[in-house]
Parts: sequence; C-alpha cells; structure tokens
Amino acid sequence: MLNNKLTTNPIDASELSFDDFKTLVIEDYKIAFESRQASLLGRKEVLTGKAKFGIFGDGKELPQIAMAKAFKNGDWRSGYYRDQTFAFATGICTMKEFFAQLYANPDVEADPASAGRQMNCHFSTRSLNDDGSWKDLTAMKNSSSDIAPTGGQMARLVGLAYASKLYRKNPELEYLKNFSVKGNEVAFGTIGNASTSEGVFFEAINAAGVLQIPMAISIWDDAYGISVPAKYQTTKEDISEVLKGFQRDENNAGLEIFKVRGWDYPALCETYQQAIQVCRNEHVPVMIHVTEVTQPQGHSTSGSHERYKDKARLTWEKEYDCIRQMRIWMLETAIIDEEQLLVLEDAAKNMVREAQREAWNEFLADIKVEKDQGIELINSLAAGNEEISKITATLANTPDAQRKEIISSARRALRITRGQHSEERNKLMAWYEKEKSRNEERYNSKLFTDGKESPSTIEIVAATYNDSSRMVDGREVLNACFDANFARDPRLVAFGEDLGAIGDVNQGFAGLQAKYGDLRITDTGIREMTIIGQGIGLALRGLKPIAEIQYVDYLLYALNVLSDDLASLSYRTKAGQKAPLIIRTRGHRLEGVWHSGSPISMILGSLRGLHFCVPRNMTQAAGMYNTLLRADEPALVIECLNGYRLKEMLPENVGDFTVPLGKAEIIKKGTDITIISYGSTLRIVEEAAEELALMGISVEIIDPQTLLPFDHEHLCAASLKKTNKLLIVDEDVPGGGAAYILQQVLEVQQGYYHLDAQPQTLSAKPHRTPYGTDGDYFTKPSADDVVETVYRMMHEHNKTKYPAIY
Ligand SMILES: Cc1ncc(C[n+]2csc(CCOP(=O)(O)OP(=O)(O)O)c2C)c(N)n1
Ligand SMILES: [Mg+2]
Repeated sequence: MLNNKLTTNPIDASELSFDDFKTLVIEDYKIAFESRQASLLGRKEVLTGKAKFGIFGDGKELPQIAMAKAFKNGDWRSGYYRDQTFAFATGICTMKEFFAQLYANPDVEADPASAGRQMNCHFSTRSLNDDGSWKDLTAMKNSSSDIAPTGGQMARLVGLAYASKLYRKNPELEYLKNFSVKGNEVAFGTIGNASTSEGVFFEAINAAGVLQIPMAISIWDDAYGISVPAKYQTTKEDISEVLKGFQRDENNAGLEIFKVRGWDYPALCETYQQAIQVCRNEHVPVMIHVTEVTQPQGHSTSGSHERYKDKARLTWEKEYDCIRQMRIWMLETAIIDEEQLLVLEDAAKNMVREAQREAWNEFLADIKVEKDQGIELINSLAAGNEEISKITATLANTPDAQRKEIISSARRALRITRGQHSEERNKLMAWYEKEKSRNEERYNSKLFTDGKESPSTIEIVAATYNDSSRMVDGREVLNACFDANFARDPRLVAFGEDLGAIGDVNQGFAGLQAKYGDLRITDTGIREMTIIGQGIGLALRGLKPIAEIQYVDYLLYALNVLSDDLASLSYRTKAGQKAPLIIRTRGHRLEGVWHSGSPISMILGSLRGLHFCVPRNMTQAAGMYNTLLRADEPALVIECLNGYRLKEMLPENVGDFTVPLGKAEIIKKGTDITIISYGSTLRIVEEAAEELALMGISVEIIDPQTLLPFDHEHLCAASLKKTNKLLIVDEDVPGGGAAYILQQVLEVQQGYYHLDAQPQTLSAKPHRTPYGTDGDYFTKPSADDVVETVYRMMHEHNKTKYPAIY
C-alpha cells in the first residue's frame, strides 16, 4: 500500500540550521513537483477517456505550499478547485484520493471528499463519524466542501471565521472541546482573480471587515478567468488596489492587505507567516493578493489556452512558472544540485504514476466483480437467444465498462425475457434488485445526514396548557420559545437584519439580546448571502445558528448560497459534513409586491436537502423550532407575516413541546371535500368552511405543516377515501406549491384512486401582489374564491342539489 501523504512542515527559518532549512525547502519543492505531475497526468487521464473532466492546480503550487505552512490543526479552508497543492501539503487529500475522485469512485474510503459525487479537485474533509456525530475537529486540518460556482466559497468562509470569534469571546462555549481552542483557528479562503468580480466576494470582504474575524483570503491572480482577461474583470485590473479602502489604519479597524508574487518562494513563505500571525493573534481579516500566477495547462480539460493568450503571455508564463523559478532559486542558493534534483523529480513522477495506477485499479476492481457476475447471470438466460448473447458479448468486450453498461445490459435482458419463468431469470432479477439498492446507496443516498440526531429521532411532546394559560400575541409565543431554547443550549446563536437590538421587525426576539448578550443575538448588515454563509460556517463548526432572512421575498438574495451550498452539503459529501442551520423567515400575504410573497415552488425546486416548514400559526412554529433546535439538520421555516399579533394560547411547555416534521394535521373534520392548505391561507379556508357549512357542504381541512417532508402518514389520501374530492389552496403561482402537493397526494400517496371529481388547485395570480387591500383581494385566493371553487366542484357533481351561482 502506497503511503502518499505529502504533508509539509511549518517553518520558522530563524530557528533552523542551514541543513534543516534545506531539507524543508527540498521537501516543499518535492510536493510542488508531485502536484504538478498530478496535474499533467490527470489531464492525460481525461484526454484518454478514463475520466470525464479535469481541472487542476498547475501554476498555483508555490503560494499553496506557503499557505499550508501557516495552516494548523483546527483551522479551516473554504476554497476552490485550484487548491490541490495545498490539499496535498496539508494532508487534506492524498495523491491516490485525488485520482479516485477524478475517476468518480463512489467508495467513500477511496474518495473521502465526495464519494465520487463531485468533479475532481473539489476538496472536503470528513467532520463526521458514520453515525453523524462529530469528530474532534481541533485535532485535524479541516476543509469545508468545495462547490463549483465561482465565489460560492466566500459566504461560508465568513461563518467559519466568525465561529472563532464566538469561541474566543464567549466563555460559555469553552466546553465544546472538539471544535475550538479558545477561538485560535483561522479560516483560510482562496479564490481566483476573476471570481472576485462576484457580488458575494465584496459582500464577504465587507462583512469580515465589520465583524473583525480571523479570515485569511488568498487570491490566486493569473490575470484570467477562463479566457477573459483582467481588463474585463477588475477595475484597475488589480483587486488589492481596488480594495485599499478596506486597509486598516491607526484609527479604523479593517483588513490587512498583502501583495506577493506567486513565483517567489521565499517572499511567499514570509508573507504567509506574517499575514497569518496577524490574523490568528489579533483576529483581523487579512487578504493575500498573489500576483503573477500562471496556468500552464490552461483552464481545464475543456479547451486550450493558446486560443486566448497571446504569444508574449505564453512565453512569460513559461519563464515565470513557479516551479521553474523555485528550481532556479534552489540551484542558485546551493540548496540542491542538478543531479539531486533529477533524482528527486524522477522519484516524484514514479510516485504519482503509482498512485494513479492504484486508484484506477481500485476503481475498476468492484466494477469488475459486478461485470463478471452480470455476464454470468445474463449468459445463463442466453440459451439460443441471439439478442441476449449479443448483449453479453458486447459487455465482455468493453474492458472499461462501468456500472451503467452492466446494469443496462441486465435490464435489457430482463425486458427481452419478460413473461418467461425460470430459475435463471429469477436469479438475475434478484441480483439486479440487490445491485439496484447498492447503487441507490452509492449514488442517491444521504440527502440528509440521517444520523442519531436527525429530526425524526426527536421525542414528540404535546403542547400542554393549564387553567392559568393566557392568550397572548403570536409573537410572544415565539419569544418565549426562543428564550427557553437559548437558556437550554449555549450553542444557539441568532442573527439577522434588525434581529439584535430591537429583537426583529416583529419582535420575536424582543428583549433577548439584553438577556443573552450581543454575541448570541445580534444584528447584521443587509447582506443575505453572507447571513446564510455566516450560519453555514458556524454550523459546520459545532454551533447552532438561527439565521434570519427578514422577509421570504428577500430569500432570493441568498438562494444561491442556500441551494448550492447548504442544501447540497450532506449529499455532496455523502454525510461527511453537516450544517444544522435553521433559517427563519416570514412571508405569505401582507402588503405590496415585496412583502406578500409565497414563492413555495422556488423553495421546493431549489432546497431539497433542507426541511421546509410552513407553520399556520406561531404555536406550531414554536413546536417546529423546538424540534429543529434539538436536531442536527438544516431547515427553513416561514412564519405567517400576518400572524404575529393574532392571539394564541401560550403553552406552559413552550420551550419543550415538539411538532414532528412530516406530520400532517386534520384541522377540521368533514365529509364532502378535502381541502389541503398551509400557512396563511389556512385561515381563509377555515373561514370559507364556515360559510360552506351553511350551504350544506362539509369540508375536511388538512394542514401538512411541513412540505419537505410531506405527510408521512398519508392523511391526505386517507381523507380522500372519505370525501372523494380534492382542492388544494395556496398563494404561490398557479402550478407552483399546489402542483407539488398534487404530485404527493395523487402519485406518491396514490390518492387518484379515490377521486370522483377532477382535483383542483386554487392559487394566486401569476403576477406579484399589488399593494393595498384590493390588490390582495384580486390577486390572492380569498374566502370568496374558496367558497365558490368548492361550490362549483359540488355543483359539477350534483347540479340539482347545488344549483349554479353564476
Ligand atoms: C457562478 C459561476 N459562474 C461561472 C462559472 C464557470 N467558470 C468556472 S471557472 C471560471 C473562471 C474562474 O476564474 P478565476 O476565478 O480567475 O479562477 P482560475 O480558474 O483562473 O483560477 C468560470 C467563469 C462557475 N463555475 N460559476
Ligand atoms: Mg484566474
């Protein structure tokens, strides 16, 4: 077994003898050189068809070696696809793992970063044990899981650094020994020069300056973003020049900005030592702008850079290739001689080649077993059937057949032999079923971590009331719930716009900052992407954040971070990382185009991987928070904007009762028609049901309470058995959230079977809601609309009993 851990050592040159110093430098060169070989060989593996796509870290080796020297156990990285040398130098990725990911090996042992789910060079360490519990993150070098959207790493970087601030400043967190040592951890970010054009980059830099957090952002500046040169990307073509206003000075806190050339090894080492010392000790954000970086093989395997770089640039890139420059410097300073270098380089090439071969053989090994089994089982059906013989012959002649070819062959054989009964066919079928479930585990599992703290494991506790229970404003129920939870668990923090001093715009957190301090309950700038990123980073580091988005209408400003990063986290790491972040927001009907949204289908379409709660009132919301805050999976809760001042009875166990996720509730029993609704429209449906009762129509109302998951017990279909009629009411666009509910009830719950009338949806108009009472009335479903829609359905069913209204 190859030992291909490459890790580099931190250096403090002042304390070393020249010989020790030489050894460390040579070791660094070796890692850089091996990494370059990995890039060259990786590209070949793609171009010869063994892997599908390749993007590599060539040209960026030396700054990453320097960065790795300053990176300690407990620290975090939030970077992007160029960081392979850093990953090798820190041990975050081994050479063999690098190739395993390139081949998409779905075995988590082979590719611990993503179990073959991510493109190559998307790095990630495993923070979790198999049961979803945390490892000791202070004893390891941590990398949050990369995502492909450029700049996407910036939002969570803020949170990773902010966690250090909380751990340093809040003594109540000291017991969390697995996550921090007095907040000394630095969050290292990396980003390409062109990606600094993204809004999230500027948002994150500003937030870091405001928050004063130990965030060290490195910019690998190779003057291009794929083919687009700096003049289209960056004002003055120089990002550190542009950001000079963020530089701290005697009077103002800010960032410390460094600039260093990417081929100058001694300067890089010195710069990183200095920068990270400031960052770690003083908790000041630093930026290291690494210029004059090259990209010898071009952007990725998708094209060649000769198409867009002129001759002068290509010549310069050759000359200032950082490995070449380091080599020259080492020879000039007599650190090594040419002969020794050649030996080292030869050994490095062999090491990389060996790791690649092992990774490829391991990738194919399991598949080969499945292929042999598949061929044998299919062959046993062949007797005289030419079509089947052809299938196995083709499969046998495909040396690098993957699971797709093997399973597809078995399925074709089963289709061809449909209707036949034989022992052989039964065997193939059993094998296919077994492989199907193994492949589900390989390719479709772990949308959630499903660990021992999953919301489904939280005990169900009913709300209780006593004789002295009071009716209070809905917001007071929430307030009491948050109060109890913050008293119970010091890991909880909440933040958002206007959430701190005034306790949010609807006062759910009123008075709680005064009680728990502004480290735990705090205001933020207007910066939705990094509010969510702040939450993700904290959650990745063992805290329990509630991030508030002031109105659901503004969720769009954070949707990229929520969808790309939070929602995909468990899946893309195959439960290697979790971020139990709760997003609290408010929405549905109120007033105006941007304070009345109910974009449910947008959320359903983009946030699989989150639980999605749509409580009808503040008591249900509190019960959901009580569940979620005891569990370890991310969720979004939309409170009803128009419900904060409505009266509700305050439960005596307001911080302890739980509303389980996926548990629908029958709000009103009835016999003629089932209406499914959620959130604010439920009150309208209830009002309509009263009028319908007077018209002789008995309505059963079901509140699914959560849309993801949806009605585990299939109460909706059970209700249809009785009523045979279905109406879904919501205030999303037509064909939005209601269409999803239809799919759940008709398809998943097989409710179609019980219908005797066309199922209907009643949603809002497809445009946004105009301001004012009439704007709402003519756009969103009203009680009139519900009454008449139900009545029309009853009329269709029995025209004599229910004569037409219009
Ligand atoms: C949000 C987003 N837009 C576009 C892309 C496609 N894309 C991938 S890499 C890249 C260029 C990035 O350049 P830079 O940030 O300078 O990094 P480099 O590759 O040069 O190291 C682009 C446009 C993407 N991945 N994500
Ligand atoms: Mg670039």
